[in-house]
Amino acid sequence: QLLTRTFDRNYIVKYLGINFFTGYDSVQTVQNNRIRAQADEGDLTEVYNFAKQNHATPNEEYFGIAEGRNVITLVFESAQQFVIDFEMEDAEGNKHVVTPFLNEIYHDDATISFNNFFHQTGQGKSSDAEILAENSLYGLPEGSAFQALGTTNTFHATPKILTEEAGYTTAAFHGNAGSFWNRNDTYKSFGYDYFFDATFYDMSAGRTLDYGLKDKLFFKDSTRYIEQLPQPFYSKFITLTNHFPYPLEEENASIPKATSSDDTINSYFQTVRYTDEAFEEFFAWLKDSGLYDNSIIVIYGDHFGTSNMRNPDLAPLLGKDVNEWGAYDNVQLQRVPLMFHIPGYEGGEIKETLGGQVDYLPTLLHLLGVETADYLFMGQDLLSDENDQIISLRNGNVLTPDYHFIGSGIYDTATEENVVNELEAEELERLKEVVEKGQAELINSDKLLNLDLLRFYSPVV
Ligand code: GP9
Ligand code: MN
Repeated sequence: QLLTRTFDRNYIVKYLGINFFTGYDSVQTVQNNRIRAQADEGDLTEVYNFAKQNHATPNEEYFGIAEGRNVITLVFESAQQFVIDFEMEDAEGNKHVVTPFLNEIYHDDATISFNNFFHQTGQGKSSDAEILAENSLYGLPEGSAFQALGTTNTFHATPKILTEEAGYTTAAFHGNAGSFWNRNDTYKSFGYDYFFDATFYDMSAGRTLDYGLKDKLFFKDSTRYIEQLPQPFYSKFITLTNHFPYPLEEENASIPKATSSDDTINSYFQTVRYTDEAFEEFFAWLKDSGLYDNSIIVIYGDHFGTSNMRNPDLAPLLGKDVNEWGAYDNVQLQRVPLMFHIPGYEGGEIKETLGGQVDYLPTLLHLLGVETADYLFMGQDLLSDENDQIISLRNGNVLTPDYHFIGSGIYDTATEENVVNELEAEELERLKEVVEKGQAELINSDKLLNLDLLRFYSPVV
């Protein structure tokens, strides 16, 4: 029966106890402080044991293949996996490749790409993607962890880890106000040396769209700062142009609009293309500057760009029948791109491993030759043979290669049918454990963050 229950509050109470739930239910600072104050080192045990037992040993074939390189992280705002290799048909029936540059990177021998990688964000959207990718922890069930806890909590995030383990200099770049999502404070807590926010860029009229600096100008104007970073550096560039509602001037649109019944969707392809071109220009500069060859360049999508509400309008563009569109299809659209581009490496391929953003950090650190067994991560290296391919979305839906547990349904991924009423009792019993394993990541992550447990823990470096 547990299988037919979504990840609701009763479930949380059952696992964490009513006292914990009192704080969990609220993102108010006062409440958080009270919960935090009650915690002590003993609360760490369960989370510690979970992280230890969840750890996946690195794969020797990949461990350290990018050791000592600069890390250049390109966060592709609202990018979904379906745009990769996609051809969009315009009103005249002409087809347009949407991401010509990323398609090249995706298929390149120097790139380890993933086509089955899911975002796991909740209400914290971009900020959730950042906490997932840089801490191997989930955002909170409600609100944004950056806002609620980013100023006060202790984090073992990528910047801090790479500074301590390998002497990296660390910098984040974003063409919007640093206060958005409380990034200013949270990045300090993550251990970033520098944050180049809007105050470092010319934000004059014509250079920005709704949320901030246009991506092409953002990368171009970032180069003067990148040039001065001591190497090796860890850097993160958060793009903006492909953000809802996807505004773009006519002269910047290289492809026509799509032809769905929803104009937001139609514009989406144009801004995706714009950012694809921005990446291409940035890669060209990286090559000119000499940084390219001793860097690993990673691209990932932060979360969906078209909401479930709009997906029925998107369905025909994807060759799907809108009358058959349902919960299963919405979940399939939560895949986002993930590519590790390592110039000079020749063993690249497109991996079908099922993974989520929480798995990103252990994967990256192992590529850089940094062991992770001592860190309290919720994710598993996507390249490890021990990766269990059980992932949890923030709403408690659990995905495995064979079954997708969505709400009260159990979908067989081979037939895409809900088979909850057809499974034998024995199989249901087995699947119950699978779901619990997936959701245990959420529970342990929430406990770790809400009780600020990392202040009691020092990894051995
Ligand atoms: C804001 C940008 C967008 O600075 O990162 O945030 P989102 O709305 O996607 O969470
Ligand atoms: Mn975003």
